[in-house]
Amino acid sequence: MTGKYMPRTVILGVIGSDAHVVGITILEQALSAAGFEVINLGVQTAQDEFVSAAKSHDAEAVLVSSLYGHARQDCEGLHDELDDAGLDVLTYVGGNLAVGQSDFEETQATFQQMGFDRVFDAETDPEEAIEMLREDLQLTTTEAEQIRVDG
Ligand code: B12
Repeated sequence: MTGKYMPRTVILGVIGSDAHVVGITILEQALSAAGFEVINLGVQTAQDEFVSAAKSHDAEAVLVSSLYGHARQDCEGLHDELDDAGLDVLTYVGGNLAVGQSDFEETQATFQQMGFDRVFDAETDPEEAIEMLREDLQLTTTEAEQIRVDG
């Protein structure tokens, strides 16, 4: 039944001055294959670009990637900007979030305190993030499958 379900829109990008592009390219492909509408903002994306894209595309999730070790500084204030724009979206962050990142639990706690709903390390399989998204967006398997079929 084509058109029964609307694809869920997610915003994806690498924040700050970070230019590592391979991770989000893989994530975009995996998310698209899983039936999500992906707005990929690419690398070196400013906070306000995430916010305006989330607003204009009526997105349900903002997925932030950071590889070069400055994620905390780059993400500081992002949730305030989302709040100011009146957006109540799911936020995920992933990658090499801290230099060294020897204690991921500590890193995870830091980013959760900053407002992120889920925090992923660089070992994350895209399928894992997709499962979490389905869970957090309360997407049933049937709906996920239907989105895939309808494209
Ligand atoms: C290739 C590479 C580069 C290339 C990037 C080319 C390009 N255009 O993409 C170049 C040479 C340009 C580069 C530059 C730099 N790099 Co570099 N780079 C790498 C390298 C070797 C591989 C990255 C990669 O492509 N991995 C493959 C992809 C598939 O994996 P991924 O990026 O990790 O993404 C996956 C997961 O992390 C996860 N994920 C990522 N984001 C998100 C987000 C969400 C929401 C979720 C759910 C999951 C998720 O899912 C992805 C897909 O599976 C890594 C080391 C490594 N082995 O990871 C260093 C590395 C990331 N770089 C590093 C550094 C320090 C730099 C520089 C600062 C070096 C310098 N002093 O100039 C610069 C930064 C330049 C800049 N402005 O960004 C460090 C970061 C250190 C840290 N965070 O602690 C690393 C870890 C190397 C190291 N061991 O020191 N780099």
